[in-house]
Amino acid sequence: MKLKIAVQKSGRLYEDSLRLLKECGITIANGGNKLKAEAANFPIEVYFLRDDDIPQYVEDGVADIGIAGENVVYEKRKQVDVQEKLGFGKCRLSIAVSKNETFSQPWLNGKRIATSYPVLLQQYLDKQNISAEIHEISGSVEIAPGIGLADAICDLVSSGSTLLTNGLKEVETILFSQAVLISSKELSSEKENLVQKLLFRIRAVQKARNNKYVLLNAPDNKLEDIIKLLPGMKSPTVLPLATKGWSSVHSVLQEDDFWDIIEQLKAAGAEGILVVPIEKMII
Ligand code: PRT
Ligand code: ZN
Repeated sequence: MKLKIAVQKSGRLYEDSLRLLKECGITIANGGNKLKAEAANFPIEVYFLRDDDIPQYVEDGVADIGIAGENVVYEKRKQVDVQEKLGFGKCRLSIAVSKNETFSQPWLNGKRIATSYPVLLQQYLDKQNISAEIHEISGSVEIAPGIGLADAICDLVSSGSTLLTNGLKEVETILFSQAVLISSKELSSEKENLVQKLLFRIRAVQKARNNKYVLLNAPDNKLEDIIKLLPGMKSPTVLPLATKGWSSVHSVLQEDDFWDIIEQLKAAGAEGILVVPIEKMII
């Protein structure tokens, strides 16, 4: 018995999906051009598919789990469970208009909006009580205003450079999206166990990514102040150095407040600060 996972065949999610599996100890012999590949060291089979099709395959049970963008998962409205946000493929679904437009709602009322996300856009318009005409197009949405097909667009944005080069500006964000792990609602208990095992590993990898291991030297008379600055998993480890009157302090810091705390540590008398990535973190 093997767990079947659907990942994007090629595109923006492909590499990060395989990297995540690899960091979970699951190495796939061959990917890319094949439809299917097996892992050597975990009972899992990988199916390479178009991202838009992944929610459907998971709903149908052709795949047990899958990795897809929230934008696709919510647009397709399939009956699947979202198990975990994966921290990559980040983007936002936004409405954009010509950069020369002075925009303030209800500007969109009665306007034509081109998008590949008619479901999410309609939900947003309904919530805002706006009635606008949705033009569904499948690609190159950003050129629609320039050729007179629409007054506005609703599309994915990450760096914003596509909008910029097309003379558009982002005016409303309707969804923040990232890749998620989805699962079928009808898994056998055996498969459910495998999913939990995989999720355990994914969470350990994610936690590790968001944390750094910090080692520093401190004079003993400054130890108290320095330890106060360090949250650690429980409390920091303190080891005596060979030089009398000095200790080595080890702790774990979150990426978010990392630079702030490093500065405070230096100011408090810490020296020789080393910062090391953590591979897995189980707490
Ligand atoms: O062949 P297949 O159907 O599998 O691939 P695809 O071409 O449909 O998808 P792909 O690989 O482009 O994107 C897969 C997923 O990546 C999407 O469903 C999103 O969840 C996520 N993602 C993250 C993005 C972006 N960032 C993104 N910037 N998907 C698309 N874009 C496009 C956007 O549509 C626009 O054309 O990039 C352009 C904007 O980018 P910036 O950087 O110029 O703002
Ligand atoms: Zn696609």
